[in-house]
Amino acid sequence: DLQYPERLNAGAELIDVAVARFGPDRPALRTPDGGTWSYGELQRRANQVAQVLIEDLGLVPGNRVMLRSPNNPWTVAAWLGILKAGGIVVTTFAALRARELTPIVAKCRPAVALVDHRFAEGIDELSAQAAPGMRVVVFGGDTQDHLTARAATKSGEFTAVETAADDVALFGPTSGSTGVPKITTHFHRDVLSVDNTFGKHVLRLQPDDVVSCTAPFAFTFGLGMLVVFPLRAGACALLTEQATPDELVDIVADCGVTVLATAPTAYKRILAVGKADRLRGLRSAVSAGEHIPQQTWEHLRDEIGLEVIDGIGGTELLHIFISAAGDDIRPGATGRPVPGYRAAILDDDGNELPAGAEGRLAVIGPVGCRYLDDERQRVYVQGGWNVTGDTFRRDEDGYFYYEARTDNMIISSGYNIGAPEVEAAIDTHPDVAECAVVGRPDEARGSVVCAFIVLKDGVVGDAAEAKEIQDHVKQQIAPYKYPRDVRFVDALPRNSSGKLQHYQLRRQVQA
Ligand code: 3SK
Repeated sequence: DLQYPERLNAGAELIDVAVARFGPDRPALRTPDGGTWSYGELQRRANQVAQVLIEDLGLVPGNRVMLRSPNNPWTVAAWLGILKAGGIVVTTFAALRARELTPIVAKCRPAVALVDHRFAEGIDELSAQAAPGMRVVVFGGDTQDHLTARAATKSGEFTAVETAADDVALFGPTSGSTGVPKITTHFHRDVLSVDNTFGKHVLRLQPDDVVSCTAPFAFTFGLGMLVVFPLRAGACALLTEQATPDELVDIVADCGVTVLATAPTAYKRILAVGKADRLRGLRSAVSAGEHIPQQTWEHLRDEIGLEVIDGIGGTELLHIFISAAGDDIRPGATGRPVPGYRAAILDDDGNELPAGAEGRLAVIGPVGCRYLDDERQRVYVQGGWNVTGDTFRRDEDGYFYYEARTDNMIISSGYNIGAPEVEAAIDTHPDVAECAVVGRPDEARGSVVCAFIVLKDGVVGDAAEAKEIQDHVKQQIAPYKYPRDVRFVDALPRNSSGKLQHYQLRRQVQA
């Protein structure tokens, strides 16, 4: 049912309704160290955070609150508390560096930032530069915990602020293919829509499910899998701040996880190290973030006896819009539009193409793409269609097949990395004359970031120089974006008017 009442608060719908429906004692959140928060405890903490925001920090409805912390129970409580207080959650990857956060903060202008103590370095400078007056509350750790200590002084009861179903609840920054972040905006009803579409029709969690997902909440894949879907189903989320694929399989087996959601890279790694049998206790497995090769999908089916639910989604539409589960799965296809969505293949002029033709994937559904104050809205939303950066084809039966990325976004291990932002970071190294970055196909990671670099005269392009540039990039931007493949060249390919020809480099790395 995609009709929502005029007044709707997603925070209350998620936690208050869950407590009323499933009772306060069910486990809501678990951590691999054995920690458990019940539904009642999560509700209490969220209520306390809401009161800290309103009473101590002066939050008024519509204010934005930046949340910068990894996947743990307090982050979930803060996320729900912000919504219940009528605030807008600005989710950011904890790993982002100052140069990536500054434009996000400048555009979102948060009134408050809730920051995990491990990611608090430089936060005051950031505030001074990009959001003067932003109140920063550091939390976690023994000595710096100004959120949970304040929360402990508040009552566990709080009635959510009345918000409209189409008040904005969430800002989701995306790095964008040009390297300039775009801020997607989502309403309170959108948060429920993702459950009423993918959650209810494809994923179908049960109250006794234990869900694990490696994606951080700032990647809305993780937010849906670990917060929205479990709370709507009365299920439990197992939260890991960070887990390598090798650790993940042990967590899945040892903690009784029944539903796993991760990117193909993790599944490939699990298969490569011969640990897939540790996933045999799963009831369901989901793959998203990048295309899963058919060979990997079949390998998993043979090893764990499960047909993985593939899906494509986007921060723009909050979650997965094409997918298939159970008997609906057609090997090799990503799936069909999730009930509630329509999808089409468009040519360059925006005309719908027939079955079999390759073109730009476009989607319409209950959650729409709305960028905050951004001209690029015109490019990505045309005639009501949300136009993605992916090339797909559709068969006669309405199944969609991934072909390639259309833009210069590199999807590596499920992370979206804009080539221009890596180029900009490399360019700041004093030895670099110029550079160009492309995605190089990679068996394990889908793609890896590959940098072609022209060095300044007299600088020797050896392994030590490559390492130095890689380390430099990791200081400038989130480390997962660094170029794993560095190639020193004498010149970059350009056309007669001097325009850089990335396609030539892409062709070179295909070989
Ligand atoms: O990348 C995806 O496929 C995705 C899936 C779910 C939610 C968000 C995204 C970007």
